[in-house]
Amino acid sequence: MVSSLGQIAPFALGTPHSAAMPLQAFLTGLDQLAQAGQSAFSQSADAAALEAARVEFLGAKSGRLKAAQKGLGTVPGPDKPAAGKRFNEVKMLLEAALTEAQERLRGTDSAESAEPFDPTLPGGREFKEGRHPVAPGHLHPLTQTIEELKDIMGRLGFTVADGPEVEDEWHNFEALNIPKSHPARDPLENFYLATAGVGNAGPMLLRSQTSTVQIRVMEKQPPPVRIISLGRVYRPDDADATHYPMFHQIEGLLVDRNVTMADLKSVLRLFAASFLGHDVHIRFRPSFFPFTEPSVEVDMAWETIGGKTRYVEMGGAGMVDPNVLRAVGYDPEEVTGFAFGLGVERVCARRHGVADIREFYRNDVRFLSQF
Ligand code: FA5
Repeated sequence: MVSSLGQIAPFALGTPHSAAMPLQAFLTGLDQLAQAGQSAFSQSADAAALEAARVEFLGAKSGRLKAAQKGLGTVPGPDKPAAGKRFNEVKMLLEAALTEAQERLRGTDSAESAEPFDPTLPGGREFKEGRHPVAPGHLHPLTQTIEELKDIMGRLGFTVADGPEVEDEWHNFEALNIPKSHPARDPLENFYLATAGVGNAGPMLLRSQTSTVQIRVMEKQPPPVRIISLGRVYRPDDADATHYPMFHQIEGLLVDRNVTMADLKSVLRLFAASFLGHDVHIRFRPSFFPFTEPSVEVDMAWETIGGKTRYVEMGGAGMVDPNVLRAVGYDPEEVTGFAFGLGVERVCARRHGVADIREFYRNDVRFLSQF
């Protein structure tokens, strides 16, 4: 066998059946092999030449290192450990020289280096080669939840409406029947912005609820209305297992002739059954919201311990207050409506058995990769 450098391969005839080889001859042969392989790799001018050199020296079937391994079998017994040790060293040396050459060629491959480098693309080539295994990602569990909630409500005929996260007091409070004196408007309960709104919009704040979108939609279109809105809301709440200062809500609004509380309950039950499963227990607790009358809190069974069920509040709901209908120019004698607003983090946590919603924001991939 002749190497790419024209040298006679020292192990060309080495087979387990050939005559015994003295240790010194074996080591000399190995050194020559190491030298020849290293220069073959370092002198390969392109990927094809490097591949040919790889096959010649490190080929699994008939490469020269493989032949040397067979020669190892012919070294006398007491010398085998020394011969084996050197063999392994040469193997590692050649593999390192090959990797170095691959990296060198990758950097100079003219076709590829001519392409502009886009750091936002996933590491495709490295991934394929198993060098930097970048596992393909997936949507965050909250985004998955939002998409699924849109699907479920879409099947019930609700279309998606959007609203701004920076709001004025009219949409966040006033039109929702929340007067100036209401504690929910306390500056300490909200994220007010230092910059005032354009024109006479007055002070601006990060919206504290998605109910703002009810007003924005009704101001723009006459009844009937059947929308949902999903998005971020902000409150200066301390973070704990069920609270976070920034969270998501899903708002639902249906306004039409003869809408009743029974419609609200049916939709919320269907919604819970579709997202959480038919066995989920939901409970409506009388409550108060300035923009609905009557109002309820919507609780869902979280866990049952020792025969006692613990419920967690998922959101609020009720029949749209006539004052709200009037504020957007609807006639409460003509139409009625229901509205609800649920916390997306809590619904998602309930679905997946997550005990603490802060997990969604820790960005620990070991947690996120489970969804
Ligand atoms: C509201 O925000 C009302 N806008 C809901 C509503 C809409 C009532 C339409 C009637 C008609 P509440 O403040 O209770 O209500 O919040 C609703 C839900 O948001 C809560 O039940 C909870 O699931 C979630 N939530 C509230 N605060 C937080 C928080 N800090 N972190 C995570 N989720 C929260």
